[in-house]
Amino acid sequence: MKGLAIKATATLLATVIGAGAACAAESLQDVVKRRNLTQQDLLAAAKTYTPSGGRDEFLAFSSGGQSGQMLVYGVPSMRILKYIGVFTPEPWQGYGYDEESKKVLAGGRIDGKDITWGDTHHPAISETNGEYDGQFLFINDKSNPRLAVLDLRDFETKQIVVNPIMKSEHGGAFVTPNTEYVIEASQYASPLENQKFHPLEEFNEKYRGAITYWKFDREAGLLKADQSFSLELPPYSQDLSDAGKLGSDGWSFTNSFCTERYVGGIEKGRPPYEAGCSAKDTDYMHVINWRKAAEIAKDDKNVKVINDHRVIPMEVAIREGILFLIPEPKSPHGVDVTPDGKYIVVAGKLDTHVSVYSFDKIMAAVKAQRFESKDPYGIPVIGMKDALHTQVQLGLGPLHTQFDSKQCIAYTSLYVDSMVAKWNFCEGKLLDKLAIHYNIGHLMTMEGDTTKPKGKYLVALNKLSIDRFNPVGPLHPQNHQLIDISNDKMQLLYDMPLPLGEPHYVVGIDASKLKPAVRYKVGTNSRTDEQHPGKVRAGEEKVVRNGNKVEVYGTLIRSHITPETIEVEQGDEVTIFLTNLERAQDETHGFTVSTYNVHASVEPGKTVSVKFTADKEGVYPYYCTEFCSALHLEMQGYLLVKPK
Ligand code: CUK
Ligand code: CUA
Repeated sequence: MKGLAIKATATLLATVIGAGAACAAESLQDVVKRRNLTQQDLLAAAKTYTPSGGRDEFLAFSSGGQSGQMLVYGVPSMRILKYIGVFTPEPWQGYGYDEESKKVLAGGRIDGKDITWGDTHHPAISETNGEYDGQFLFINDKSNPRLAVLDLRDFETKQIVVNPIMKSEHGGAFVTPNTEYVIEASQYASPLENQKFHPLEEFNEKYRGAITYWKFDREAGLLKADQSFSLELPPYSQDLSDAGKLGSDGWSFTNSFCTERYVGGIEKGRPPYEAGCSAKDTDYMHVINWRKAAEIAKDDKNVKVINDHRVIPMEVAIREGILFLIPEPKSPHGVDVTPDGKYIVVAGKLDTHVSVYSFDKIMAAVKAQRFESKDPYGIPVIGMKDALHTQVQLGLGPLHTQFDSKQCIAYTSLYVDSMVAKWNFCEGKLLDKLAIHYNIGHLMTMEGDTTKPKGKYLVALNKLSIDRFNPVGPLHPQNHQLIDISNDKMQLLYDMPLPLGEPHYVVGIDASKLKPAVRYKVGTNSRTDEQHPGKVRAGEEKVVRNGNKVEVYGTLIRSHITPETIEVEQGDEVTIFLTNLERAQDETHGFTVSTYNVHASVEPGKTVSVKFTADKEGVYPYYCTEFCSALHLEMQGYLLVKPK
């Protein structure tokens, strides 16, 4: 018997070793052959593969498009690290399911309505001296004109504000070089009083565009409505913006389309929008002296107060010389100031050229009062030829431009061609083109919209993925393609499906600039950064009853929820405050009560609360929703709701 057992073991061992040896013997060549890889593939893999436990050099903050969220991924690995709830509830973080985050979302209520989604377009990282400082992130909602502030110490949304005079916006969020202001430009003109009705026949007189400069208080980490102001603009569809930098600091630039001021109405026998908005050859770039505007806006004489918000009327802006227009190629998308602050790059979707405007030439025209005309509202128009540095033919459907660490090098997306063009904006020369897959919108280079771009990588944000991934039904993911830009020729490295929405824009930051916290100071309300009145220490847990209001002051620590039972009466309003007493990294506990639609994510040190009316008698288990220890399942309790 014994001999047999030994023999069997030996055979088994031989098999295991044999199989192991065969496995170890699989060479790189074998894998290359088996997976049908090319030399280029191997190079791309080597450039993107991040060994287990390795970190990325850059972090990208992507708009989540229609999801109303943000997502964070690493570059060059393209690994998704986090979703962040912004305009939309996000259950993992308890966002919209605990009381503290509900207050943040309530800042985005419009006319008393909860708006539980957002059409996010352009994230912006806070800047100091024109460089990313890694402190805050701003993101806009195009559909319901709102801006949100995220704190990059904990990657949480802290504030949502509603634009007081707009009904839609697209030209946000863009920051001035020291984050003095966050720019938000309207998209579709509407009456600024926006509670009032005006028929489309009054479009030219009563409908207006606007650009809002939201004052950012860095100390408080909040946008300050009472120190913010707007400029009234003609009813053109204002579009993207960018702030001047270095020599052009103090100025900002905003595109527009449909300066025809066309309004549709097929039932009235008029051509459709896209035809009516393409009658002219050019639209207008708006050139605004925001620094002087900020001064002017402080004086009551210079502003109209609309919905408690200070608005500089067009006639004041014209009189004070802070608003100018320059013709730009039809239906432009991006307006991007070069890292040296000297040029403004505009790409018109219906023109094959990019147009490079010279800030010095614009200032010379302004100084000499050299204008070619006025628009219908009396705004001085600088001649296009007087302001142009150069125009470069790149291809079909140019949209957005980003910059390299190498001098004068820019990259522009070509939507119709499905290509990225590399070109020199100083000399006006096309250098290289690369096919992408497919229909690129924005593109992003590392810190590529700052005064000191980092170069190295470019991400193409492609609208269509068509055949690039395994099919998952008629709604396809978008495709973010990583491109190596460190050499003369661009090299495509990697396709990443973006499964959350249409992420119009992404910003990439050197990861070493971010210093996220590991834990909160015990008892912190993470949404306000203040000590939470609901915090308790171990042993201080209590239940306080006041009439039909029951307040539970509880704690969480492996593997225990205190208190273990909560007894209330039917109809009681129950608030449960929870403090996570852990100090260890990544020891988050979650909390939910059956059927009451509450959830909290309680990271180490955080205090949160959930609130509900116990309107139905019964027995409701509550438990920790994060697998936090071997006794995680035992981290539970009962809410006992006694009948009245
Ligand atoms: S946008 Cu979508 S591709 Cu909103 Cu900046 Cu250009
Ligand atoms: Cu705490 Cu599971």
